[in-house]
Amino acid sequence: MKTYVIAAALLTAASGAYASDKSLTVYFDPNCGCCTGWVQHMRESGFAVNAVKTGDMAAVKQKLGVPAGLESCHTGVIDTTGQIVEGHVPASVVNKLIARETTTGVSAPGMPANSPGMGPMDGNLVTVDFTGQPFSRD
Ligand SMILES: [Cu+2]
Repeated sequence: MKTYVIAAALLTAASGAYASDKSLTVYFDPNCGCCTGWVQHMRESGFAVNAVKTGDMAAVKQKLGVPAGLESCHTGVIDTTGQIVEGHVPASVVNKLIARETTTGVSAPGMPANSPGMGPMDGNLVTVDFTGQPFSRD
């Protein structure tokens, strides 16, 4: 019985830390259907998503430092680290970003058809970090 209680306490602590690491705030235009699709993908992948609708995405991107030329539709901020997720980046790649503290942000520029919230993945979705270097291919 004692062992069980300790195990349960450890499990609670572990899952609490997990949840806080995996929460992000996402800004998007209320008329963006694919943005909503991506938010759903993130939630299904275990992220807590605070969805914020805004009519001025250009101002959000400028404020958060999304580099020119790497813009997509929605912009996310990892709540614990401040790292930026621009566009239809797969949840697995967001996990990789969080694990790499020195990377400030990652983007799937434009609106790639082979990305979560857009269409089926085909192994050729390339994301780039905020210096423009390739970050992942899925
Ligand atoms: Cu989109």
